[in-house]
Amino acid sequence: MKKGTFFCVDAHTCGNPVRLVTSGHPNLKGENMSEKRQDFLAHHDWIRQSLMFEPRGHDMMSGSFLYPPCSDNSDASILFIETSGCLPMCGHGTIGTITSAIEQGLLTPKTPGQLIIDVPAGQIRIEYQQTDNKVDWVKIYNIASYLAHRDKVIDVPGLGELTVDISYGGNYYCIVEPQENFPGIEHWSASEIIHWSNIVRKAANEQLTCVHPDDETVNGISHLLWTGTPQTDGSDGANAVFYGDKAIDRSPCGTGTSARMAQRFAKGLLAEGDTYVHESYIGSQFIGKVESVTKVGDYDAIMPSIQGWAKITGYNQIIVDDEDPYAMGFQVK
Ligand code: PYC
Repeated sequence: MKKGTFFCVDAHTCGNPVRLVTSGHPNLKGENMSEKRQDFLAHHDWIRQSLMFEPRGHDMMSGSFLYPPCSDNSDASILFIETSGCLPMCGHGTIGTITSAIEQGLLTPKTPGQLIIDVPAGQIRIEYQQTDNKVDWVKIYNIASYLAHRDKVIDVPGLGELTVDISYGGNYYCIVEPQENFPGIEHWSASEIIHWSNIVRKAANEQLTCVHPDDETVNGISHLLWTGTPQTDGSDGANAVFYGDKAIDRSPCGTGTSARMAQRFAKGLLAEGDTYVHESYIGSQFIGKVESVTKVGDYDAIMPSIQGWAKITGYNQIIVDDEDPYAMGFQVK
């Protein structure tokens, strides 16, 4: 039976939606969030589809559930949901989830201003600043990020050759810098980015493989990160991240920013301790930093941080009733 009432706190992180679902959590099997993510996808995915797709959500919708800690040292766990599935890690989702959870009293940290959170991709550390009942900013000490493929030439039907990098920051990103067949995001409309992203992602996945050295369930290129010239004062770089089937991230994308810093570190364009202010397609900014260096399998890697803000937009009591022909939602392709 696909039925339920879900209470949600709706928010946005630097422009991109984060729907924190505060009731109706399914019991998930597994020792850690990676196993629980697999269990959710196998047995409870209708909840994600109902809450993310139209008519209750939309192409950009993403959200989360808070779960009890999986580790002795953590405060809580997060399961991410969005239109394309359950991401191993989501930066804008974490910033929105933590902001809503702290402001609504849903999460009490062991140490004020600090949290340790289990996510499917591993464990992250959080710092946040609170003034009265508002969270001013959230900083994520993200999981290790690394460049998996460097300067690979792929054939893209209709566009020609593109030289791309594949980098991991919690999801695998195909990073496209301006070049002969791509002039930069400021020269393409949102619909052009969406059109080409689907074709480039298919071509990249056919021509390049990536599997996380520590967790084979994390594999494949799910996101495109197109770059361009920054438009906002103070930005070091600009990007448009494509996810799902039709979405461009309105935030600068936390895992994308981590992946891009790993790419730039591997190419000698960023060093340990450097900051990198990354701008989104709408001009909002995250502050990234290469906190330290590490290894992922045999790859040189970085431990990145990302800082941003979120705002609550409302409370939403969502009804899913299997007598509704659109209980499971739909997408217009
Ligand atoms: O912020 O990590 C992120 C993210 C992933 C997809 C959309 N945003």
